[in-house]
Amino acid sequence: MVDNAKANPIVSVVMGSDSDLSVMQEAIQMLSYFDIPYEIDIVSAHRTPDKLFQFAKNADKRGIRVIIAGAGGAAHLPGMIAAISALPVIGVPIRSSNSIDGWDSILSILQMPNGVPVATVALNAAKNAGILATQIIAVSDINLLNKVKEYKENLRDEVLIKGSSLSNDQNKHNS
Ligand code: RP5
Repeated sequence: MVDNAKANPIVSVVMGSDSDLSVMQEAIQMLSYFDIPYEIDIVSAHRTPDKLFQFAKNADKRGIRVIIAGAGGAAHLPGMIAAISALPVIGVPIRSSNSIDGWDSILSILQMPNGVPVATVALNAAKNAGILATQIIAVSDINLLNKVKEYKENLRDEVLIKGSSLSNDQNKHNS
């Protein structure tokens, strides 16, 4: 593990390469914000297939409840984890050095066959992956659910404040 600082992780954040880390860091920031114990590692579907298999096979037995997997280009990591594990998998398509324009990563992760879902977030949207993982855990944790509600209320308040400051500026300009 690259960072095993958190004891008894319940969310696993994996990525195909260390070059994905700058994007995937945002998932970690959200998990830290919500105080979710997580682990982080590099697992490559193409370069370390045995590790991928072992990881996906054993994640639930280790106490992991949600897996966030990010990859770019021919992004097979989230889909292959979902093929092996019964845990919910959130896929983060990454616009990486080998991406044509990001669509390759998006479609590789999004277009899963029936029976093997991957909850795919927007391109580079690791932040949303962190929030979604938190929401999944919060289904059976009322305190965490309240924290998510508070987070969403803050989002609303920020927009309302920006809206009123914009209309105040405009009104001053017009008077
Ligand atoms: C994918 O290939 C990785 O997830 C990464 O997004 C991309 C490029 O990897 P590197 O060549 O930078 O290691 O498997």
